[in-house]
Amino acid sequence: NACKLMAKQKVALECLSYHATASAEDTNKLSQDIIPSADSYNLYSFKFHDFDLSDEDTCRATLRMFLQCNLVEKFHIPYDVLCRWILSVKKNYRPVKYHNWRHALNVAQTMFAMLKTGKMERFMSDLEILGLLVACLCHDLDHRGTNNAFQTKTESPLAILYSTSTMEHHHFDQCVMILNSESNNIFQALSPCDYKDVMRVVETAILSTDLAMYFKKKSKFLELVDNGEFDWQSPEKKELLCGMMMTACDVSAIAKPWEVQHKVAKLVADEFFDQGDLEKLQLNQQPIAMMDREKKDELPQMQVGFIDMICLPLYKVLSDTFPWIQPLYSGTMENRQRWQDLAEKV
Ligand code: 5BB
Ligand code: ZN
Repeated sequence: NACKLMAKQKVALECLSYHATASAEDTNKLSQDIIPSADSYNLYSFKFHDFDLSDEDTCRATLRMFLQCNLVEKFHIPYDVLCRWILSVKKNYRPVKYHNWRHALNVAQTMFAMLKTGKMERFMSDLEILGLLVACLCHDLDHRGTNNAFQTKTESPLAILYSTSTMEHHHFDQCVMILNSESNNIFQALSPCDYKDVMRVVETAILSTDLAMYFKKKSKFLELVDNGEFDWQSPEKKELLCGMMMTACDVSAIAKPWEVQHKVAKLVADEFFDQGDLEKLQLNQQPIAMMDREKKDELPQMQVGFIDMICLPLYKVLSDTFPWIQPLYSGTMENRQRWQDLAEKV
């Protein structure tokens, strides 16, 4: 316990030196911008990508999703607070290759497309929609480009604080920290009861982005679906469904048009290789194949494995239950073929 306290202090100190909320200038500027339409950003499409967006556009696209869901009106979110919060969230992502602000935006956009184009919003309350969008935007806050296993191996203060789902607990802590920063609380007008409820949605959604949690929840979810479940309203079922949706959004780069998937897979690989380099240099350890740049020829085969083991089973069960999200399944199938073709060439 003393150990945990020390770790907590260390994490807090690290955060203090890094944490920043948005500047008044940036907030002012964004709050006066005209926000382009959802269609102009392609927000309703499962083929959305951020490659052509400026940093400012990524913020405007985020605002557009909140406006399009009527969340500003429904929850009396002061517009300048929402602008400041978005900029603060963006600022608390690090410039790592994959787990950065743009990944968070892409995950939130897939959630938006699943709710709207995928017609899943009918199963969610407005408060749950608010919680899910916030969770997507915050789910990898302050990611350092290294995974939970790396935190454990290096005995990082975070790993001492949280022995399981280490990074995911930290992402949620960062999310809470931003909400509690001066004039960043987009939930400020909520009743105490709604506040408690939305924070619970955000917390369980962020924690369920740990792949270990996904594997735990998957069999329970499959059981419900196999029994022909149509009612997702009980708290336990809702929690399972939200967890599956978070994973579906988190890995949705795998379902994008090939040019996008190919580019993003390179970013994922580069971040993994950087961790592998750290393991070689700092820990004197041989990294696993996925993180070893000497084994980059195995990437196509690994993507096929990732698709077969995680993505396709998930998109299959979800699209069997919610047919309008089928593009996630078919897009993944097409990319599987491309990666398989590349794997056979080696
Ligand atoms: C994933 C689980 N891991 C503990 C061991 C390795 N596997 S894997 O074999 O399925 C694998 C996945 C191997 C290589 C990979 O990428 C090589 C570039 C990937 C992979 N993971 N490929 C991707 O395109 C993406 Br996106 C990802 C997700 C990375 C973040 C992991 C967080 C998952 C949240 C549910
Ligand atoms: Zn993520």
